[in-house]
Amino acid sequence: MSKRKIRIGMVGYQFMGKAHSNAYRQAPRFFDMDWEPELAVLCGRTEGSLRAAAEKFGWQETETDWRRLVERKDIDLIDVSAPGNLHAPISIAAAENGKMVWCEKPLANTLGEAVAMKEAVDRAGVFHAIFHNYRYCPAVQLARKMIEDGVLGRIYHFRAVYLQDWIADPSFPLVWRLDKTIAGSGAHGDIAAHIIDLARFLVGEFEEVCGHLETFIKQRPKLAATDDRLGGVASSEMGEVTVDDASMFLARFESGAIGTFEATRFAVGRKNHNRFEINGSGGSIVFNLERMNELEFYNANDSAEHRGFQLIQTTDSVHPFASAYWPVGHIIGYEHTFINLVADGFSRMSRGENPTPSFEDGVRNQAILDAVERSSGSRRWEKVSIDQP
Ligand code: SOE
Repeated sequence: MSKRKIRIGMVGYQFMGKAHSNAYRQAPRFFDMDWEPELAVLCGRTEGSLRAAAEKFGWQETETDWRRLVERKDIDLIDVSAPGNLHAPISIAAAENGKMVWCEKPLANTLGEAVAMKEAVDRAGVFHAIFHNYRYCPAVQLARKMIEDGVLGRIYHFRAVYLQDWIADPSFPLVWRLDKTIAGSGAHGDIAAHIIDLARFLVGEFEEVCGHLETFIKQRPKLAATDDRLGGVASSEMGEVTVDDASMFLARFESGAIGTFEATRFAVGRKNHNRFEINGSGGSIVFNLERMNELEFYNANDSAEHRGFQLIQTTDSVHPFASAYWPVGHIIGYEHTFINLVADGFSRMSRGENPTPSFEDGVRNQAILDAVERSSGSRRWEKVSIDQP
């Protein structure tokens, strides 16, 4: 079958733009793909740094106006790696121009926006995907298979934390992720979104939640200049923090399982500590992103003398995605979660299937984020619903 080049236009070239560029370049080098990404046009506002990024990441051209980009006839797929307030306008315009749309998480800043985005891609009949990359850790894929195969039996608990500390210093400046008009929310939409998506991927849909959002530092120095990671240079003028620093909530799943979730940027000492534990009648599993090539497994059916948590190293060729890379024991990293996601999504699209996770997942995740925000205000349990209030 002849290979098809999928010409990509990507909006945004900071942290996620860097991760996506690498994944688009590397995926065809490790996976046999009938549809291959072509790094056609990189889009951003600042000409100089944009050109430097395009050169460094391997993009053919640059564009400073995303509205022109989405209208180009020579572009097949729009990648939205811009801040949250731009997810909806860019994705909807791209879909209306018949482009496939791959968007960073969370899908949008509000449930209303997320629903409008899903309606736009459905109306246009275009493929759509959301970059919940942690589903594509081989250990997470193994966890899903173990649950589907009934190894854990009836699931009682999903327990997750996503702990960072990059803004625990009060002198850290007001970057876009701390501005509600741009980011929509703080740790809640940024990292609780990930453990929500993992919970849905592994345990299923949410019934209701009860939560609390907290902002510890109410004022910070305004930003003087950004960098290509999470930070920037502080100015001497102070500004208001308009998002949460931490999000905590309880959940009840439609299956009857219950969950606890904690996402914070103030877990001093924790850098990107994304960890979940699932307890079922047949045993338990534990995943920790900082040890992402391993899955801890306790088999309740082992004999009493042998019972204990074992460590499965998910680098054997029998494990998902592992055979694309190195021999057993040669571990992979954070960037491979994006490579796996791209390879799987392009493979599905080449077979006429929509990638997973999709905008449908994005909307369902957004409905949970929304319900927790409502609960934090109402101080009571709130039902999860994708229907607009
Ligand atoms: C910052 O919290 C961040 O870059 C998130 O935006 C990403 O989604 C997460 O994977 C790593 O941390």
